[in-house]
Amino acid sequence: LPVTVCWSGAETRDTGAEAKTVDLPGLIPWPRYVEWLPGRFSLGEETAIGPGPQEAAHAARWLRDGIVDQCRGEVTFVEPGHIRFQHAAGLEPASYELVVEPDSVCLTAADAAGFLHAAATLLQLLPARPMNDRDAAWSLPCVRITDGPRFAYRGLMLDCARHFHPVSRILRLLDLMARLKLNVFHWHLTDDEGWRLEIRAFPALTDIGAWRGHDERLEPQYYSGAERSGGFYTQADVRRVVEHAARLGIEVVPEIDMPAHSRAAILALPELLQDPDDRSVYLSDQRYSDNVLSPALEGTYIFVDRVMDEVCELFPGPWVHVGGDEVPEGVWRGSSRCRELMQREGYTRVEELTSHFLRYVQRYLQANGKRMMGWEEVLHGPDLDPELVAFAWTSHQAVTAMLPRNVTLVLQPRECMYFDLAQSDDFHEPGLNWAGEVSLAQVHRYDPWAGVESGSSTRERFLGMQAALWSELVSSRERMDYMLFPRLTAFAEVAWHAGGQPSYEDYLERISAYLPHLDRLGVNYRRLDREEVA
Ligand code: TNX
Repeated sequence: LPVTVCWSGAETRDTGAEAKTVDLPGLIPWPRYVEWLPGRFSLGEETAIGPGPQEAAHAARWLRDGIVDQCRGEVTFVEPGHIRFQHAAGLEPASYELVVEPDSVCLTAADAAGFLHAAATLLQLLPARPMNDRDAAWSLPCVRITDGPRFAYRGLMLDCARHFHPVSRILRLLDLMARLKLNVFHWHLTDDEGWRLEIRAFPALTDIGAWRGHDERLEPQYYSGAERSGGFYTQADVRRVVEHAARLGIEVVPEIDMPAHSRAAILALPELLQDPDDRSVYLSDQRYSDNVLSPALEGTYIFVDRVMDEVCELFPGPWVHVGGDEVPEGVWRGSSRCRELMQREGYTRVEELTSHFLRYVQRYLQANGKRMMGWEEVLHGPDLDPELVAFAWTSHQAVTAMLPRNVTLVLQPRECMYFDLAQSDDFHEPGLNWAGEVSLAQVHRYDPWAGVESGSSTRERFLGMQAALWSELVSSRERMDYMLFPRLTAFAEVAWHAGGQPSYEDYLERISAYLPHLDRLGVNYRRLDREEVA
């Protein structure tokens, strides 16, 4: 589709040469190679976006919408374009070249992801603030950029179980992610406090498990007897999210957290999931005493099969995350069924039951063409199939401790990537602080290669990095924005930038120029501290 960008106010057009120099563009993440060129490209009434190859279709539309939104222009489609998309089979996946010259803009890539990333960069080159006076027209600095990702997996996890986040909030978040070249949305859909995914085989999961305030047993620590609250995603909602994400080049990874963190499911389906003879005494880290599926119940496997059938069908991507974290000490010890199972299998330690269960889930997923992901605890027991992807979350030390294990890794160390933790030690600063604070500087200064031999083949097993927003204290869009931004921009830079890591001081200069973009987009980000203002 050829696109013409028409500018509503002709008098705001600029002729190029005398265009006012705008602020240093807030380019985040910083591209691998940037060469500023003389002159500017002016967007005017006649500017057209050319048709481009098939792979660029989503990027062209996204760019057009972004330009319209940002510059308050009007857009129609015409050929040939001053802004052109060009296919180049030789470029690496997700990489791109962007060349802005006084009379043309060219975005070159080999695939849809590369075109989207090029468009994201172009949107950041545009002035962030609406400019309507004559000498501040819409123009871009001329530049030649060659860019490509450091890691293939650049994720954000959003916990939608502790608090429910409506679909509209997620769609908006996906757009903000794409602008930062993040490409995986890890959707934490189930936990003790809520089951958020419609499963046709078990309507009780959402009829009962998606609501809080109605049952003291589900949430003893939150129960107030107040009106119920919560919500869930219908399968139509899920398809909408997955399609929207796909248009933005974002893969959606569903997480069904098992065998622990399952209080909502057990409460909804006690006849299937509750072991009536289990006398085990335990308390989970979040203080639940009945939140673990039993590996010795037939119902558990019926549950896994039916839930995963629907999950695999709903989510077309290659991965399914199954949690596997925080199985509490003391679990299964008081269950005669579990003891029998251990005897039958020759297990000597209760922990082996977790691997027993996860091996089953992994095989089931593999038979459905999916690759299993899990939190770092999945490495505590006997080996699972090395196809496994394990997420290091407790610390960077956990990352290096995992290196001898032959599995693929995603890094999400809590001291840098837990965005539910407070951003400063100020008494009034919102957020959890059970693992300290996570300041903007800590995020940006994180070095994924610390303690990892350079050039070693282990580096190839680093699939990527992920930021995490747990939602115990996050129940509104405003709070979500506040916890994510600007930390997510620093995260994106570390996960994407493939050259030497830019300095924090350099990042601070650019973030000052980027924040007006967030203002325009209505993001309620945390203001910079005095010492952070460049
Ligand atoms: C740890 S990371 C958890 C979550 C909590 C979070 C709070 C992980 C696998 N488990 O269940 O929400 O800390 O910061």
